[in-house]
Amino acid sequence: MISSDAIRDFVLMDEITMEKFMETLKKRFQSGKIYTYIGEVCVSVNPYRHLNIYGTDFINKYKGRELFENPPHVFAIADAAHRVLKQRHQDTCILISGESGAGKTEASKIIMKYIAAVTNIHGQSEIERVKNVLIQSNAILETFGNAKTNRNDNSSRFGKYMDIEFDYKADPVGGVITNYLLEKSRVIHQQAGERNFHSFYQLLRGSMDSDLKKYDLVKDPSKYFYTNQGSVEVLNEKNDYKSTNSAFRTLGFEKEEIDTVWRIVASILHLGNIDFQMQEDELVIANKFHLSSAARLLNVTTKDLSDALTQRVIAAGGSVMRKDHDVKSAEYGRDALAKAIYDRLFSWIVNRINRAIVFKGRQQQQRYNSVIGVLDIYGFEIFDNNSFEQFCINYCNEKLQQLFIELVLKQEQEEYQREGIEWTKIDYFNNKIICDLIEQPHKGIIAITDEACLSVGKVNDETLIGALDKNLGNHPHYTSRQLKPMDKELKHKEHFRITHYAGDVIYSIYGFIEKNKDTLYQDFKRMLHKSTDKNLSEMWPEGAQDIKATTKRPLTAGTLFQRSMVDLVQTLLKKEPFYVRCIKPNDIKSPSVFDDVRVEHQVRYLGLLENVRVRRAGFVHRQRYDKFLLRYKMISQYTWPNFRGGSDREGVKVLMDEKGFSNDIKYGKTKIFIRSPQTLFALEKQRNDMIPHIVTLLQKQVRGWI
Ligand code: AD9
Ligand code: MG
Repeated sequence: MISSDAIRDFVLMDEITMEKFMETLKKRFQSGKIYTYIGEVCVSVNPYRHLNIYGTDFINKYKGRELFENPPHVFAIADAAHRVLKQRHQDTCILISGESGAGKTEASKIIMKYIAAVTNIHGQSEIERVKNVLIQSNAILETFGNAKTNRNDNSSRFGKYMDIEFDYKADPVGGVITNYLLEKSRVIHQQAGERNFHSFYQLLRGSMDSDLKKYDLVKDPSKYFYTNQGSVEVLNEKNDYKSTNSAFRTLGFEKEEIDTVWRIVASILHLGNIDFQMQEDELVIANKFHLSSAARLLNVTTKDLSDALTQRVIAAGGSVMRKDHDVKSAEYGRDALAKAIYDRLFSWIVNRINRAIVFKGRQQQQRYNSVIGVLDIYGFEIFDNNSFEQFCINYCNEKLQQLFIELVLKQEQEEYQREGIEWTKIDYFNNKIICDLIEQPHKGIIAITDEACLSVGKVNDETLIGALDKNLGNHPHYTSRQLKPMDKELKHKEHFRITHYAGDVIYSIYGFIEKNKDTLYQDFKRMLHKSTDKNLSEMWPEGAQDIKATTKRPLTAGTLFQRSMVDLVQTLLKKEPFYVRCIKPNDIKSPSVFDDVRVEHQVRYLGLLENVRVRRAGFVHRQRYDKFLLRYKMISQYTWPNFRGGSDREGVKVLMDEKGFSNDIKYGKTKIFIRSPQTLFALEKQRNDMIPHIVTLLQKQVRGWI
């Protein structure tokens, strides 16, 4: 029997039980082996420490090799995806999943690093530039899209899907990044212990004093409302600020563009410090310094900003009227403005990066050959207070889990069918029911929330819960009633709970309607479009619209997100998928703690054991006849050096009959299927035993002795 930590593939365990799975995973983690396969799926446990397994020596070891030839590694997955693309010209994708802090973003960077390292052997300069852009784009996206949360110091607050495009030589010649819903509410509010996006702290702590002066800012984040509500912990922003700027330059951002970006970030800090007061029935801005600084940094006039913050211009019956805000609506407007400016800035940066990735000199009609898509989303998360953003993030994770279930099981099933092999269906939890609960037309949570948002009457968050209860009260994965003792403190009609595939999450209904409507007063759009900063103005094209022009009601945030998820799934379905399933070993970021309860929970909800069972479904290994023969022909006198008696399939049969393995295998149409791991080990052992003889034999041949 092999010791647990030597098991490279869970399908080789002698028994498929949770105990054995956990023992294997733990032993491997403890001996620094963070990767283990389930067939072609790579399970990865976050080591929370630097491992020396990503250097050039390792890259060379994995280059062009089959999965089983080396110890499990995410490099091998990247190589497999790249090889499929190279050999079969087939689009592939690598889907990285796991909860917040499990290591998805790190895995995606390791994959990109590997692909960059094994391509462009001729050192063509434009390919080199594209590779640099692809790698450096991460630094920028993380600065503006990541933040410290209570689960992860560098948590992705947006979803990212990147298509890397390759030419016919399988060298990268471009790419397209698609971003999904940035958690923009973080711009104005952070929970205890959390921070705003890294960009704010980088600007404050990384800028030179003279630059800070230019922005009218002081170094200390605790002085700004938008950065002082949670934590002001120092991470690595001084260096990161330099890296961000250097990445901007590598990507060819113009000086003015970089300037616009940081000025917008600075202006948001000022906006957050603007207060409103009622003085004799008039709304006034209390802190004029921040008002004028924000206006200056946004290149708009102080009057325009002040007007937009305190009044609304309403077009009614052909005439235009002004209406003063009260303090509450002015604060709402200010926060909505801050969120919208940041969100637009982020999308603009992504677009700008996309422009930089385009291969220079590529003809319009010239098509790339194929792509590898890398998906790195925000992981499933449960906080003390969960809102609309967590709802979207967790829905996104449900969709990805659904894809995994469908594809992994479907693929296996199809393969058995295609090859004419019998198999028994394995039971597993299908989370489609939860996806439906959220996204079904008319009946799902998103549709019901939309309906509430579109009603003309007075609808608030509490009436929304009423509507959800009415429609979904009997759904097994939804409740807003007190079911468990832990809910006791929660008042009915303020929260609802979804039993997600990865656990129960209680969502606070407050803000759902507002966040779903995602309204930004037109006044702000017009003001931003009028900005004399060309880049900023371009970010707000809709501000050019005439005040009196009627506008169509925009789609809600929930519906837009749902549509983007549907598109994403469609894109992924067209590609051959590879999976990295990330696991978080503990909640304290420790390199030595393997928290059995937490890990087992993840193994369960990720369906890893079912994955092993399906993968095994009687067969631990399957291989195409030609490849199988190539690997093992040396162990049989009938097949070495070549089988001359017929097809590869016949050759394999002769070999397996001779070795006495016939009872343990099934012959499919193009592949051999091996049932027990022992057979595979025996084959591998005989092969290993033969290698020295073969080497000697070959040496003698070379020297002309034979
Ligand atoms: V979230 O859903 O975006 O909140 P991720 O992306 O799953 O989450 P991330 O990749 O950011 O997690 O990993 C969290 C931290 O774990 C990193 O900042 C590293 O400190 C640490 N980590 C993760 N993977 C590795 C690794 N392969 N080697 C070393 C790692 N450290
Ligand atoms: Mg991440």
